[in-house]
Amino acid sequence: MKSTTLVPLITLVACGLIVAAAFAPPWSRKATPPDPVSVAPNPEPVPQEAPGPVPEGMVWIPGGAFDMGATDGFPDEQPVHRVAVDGFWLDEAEVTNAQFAEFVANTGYVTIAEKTPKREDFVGQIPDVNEIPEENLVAGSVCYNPEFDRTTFRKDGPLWPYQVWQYVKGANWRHPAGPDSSIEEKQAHPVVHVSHEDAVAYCRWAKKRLPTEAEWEFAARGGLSRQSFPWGKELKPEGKWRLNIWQGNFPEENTADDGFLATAPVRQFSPNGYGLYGVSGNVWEWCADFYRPDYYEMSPRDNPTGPEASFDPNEPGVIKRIQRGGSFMCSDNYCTGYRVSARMKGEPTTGTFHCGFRCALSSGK
Ligand SMILES: [Ca+2]
Ligand SMILES: [Ca+2]
Repeated sequence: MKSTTLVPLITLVACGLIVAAAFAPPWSRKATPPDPVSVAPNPEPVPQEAPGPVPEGMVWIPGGAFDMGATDGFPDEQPVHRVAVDGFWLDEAEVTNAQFAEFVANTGYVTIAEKTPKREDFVGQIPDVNEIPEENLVAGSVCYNPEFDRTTFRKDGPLWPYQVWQYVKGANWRHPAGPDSSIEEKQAHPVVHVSHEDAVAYCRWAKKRLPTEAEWEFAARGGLSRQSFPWGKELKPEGKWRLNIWQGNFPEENTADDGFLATAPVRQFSPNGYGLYGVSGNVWEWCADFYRPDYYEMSPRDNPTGPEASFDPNEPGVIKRIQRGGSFMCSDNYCTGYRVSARMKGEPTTGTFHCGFRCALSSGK
């Protein structure tokens, strides 16, 4: 594992407008504190029965206590700590293009990627917003660049993300790979290029909300304890892929051994123990919480909702919200973000071509 930060995305978005940013020095963490699981002070909550009829497309997550984090993951997944969550409803799959289209048709909502960026949007994110060429202030979003120059590529170089990722003018949820692409044949694929704000707007329309990070991880584990994947310990049990990720050497070669180069239709692989599809892989999923790498050292035990403010040492000053579950871009030689404990973060006004979301609903008790 090399880094928890695949790409400082807001910097990358800015980079699409002007090459001006440098990477912050890598963050290194102090020694891992002792695992506090055995000293959990409160009585364990009892899993809750579903409070009523199942809302369409959702499953009941019964709540309870679980060991959040992993001892063998990245530093921000530690320490493993006992967390309790109340029962809640969760979408059984990522929100699809068809569902998002219904939201847009009903509300006229316009996503951030479809709006022309303004110079002032980048204040505080790049050194001098006045250097942004006017012609580069064009609506778009972040995509993978499959044609990046392999001859000059060095993954140990500090600027490699700028070769592999690119700001594509005209890319948005209707045109995931740029203006010449469409979702006509991808109605059952997860919607992408949605920012955290866009996801929250959808949830409000659907009378739902984003899950907290703790709810997401509890649900993703499917009732299993201290396993890396929604189905157990092995990434590829019995030699079969159970998720849509990247096979081959990232970022040079994607063999698509699981059948998919990019997004797959939702409900493509077997669900986990709670009946959830695609929690690992396919697209990252926005959660409600702010990100801090050290949050697990201070998290409350019951129904944690994240820190009051975000902090990402790789991009200090840039607000970050949690993303979970990994995507079709995650490989075993790089991010392994598809592990149920893996944490990622994104700037909340930025969408990318490999991040979507699913909605939660409180039990109403
Ligand atoms: Ca794949
Ligand atoms: Ca997912």
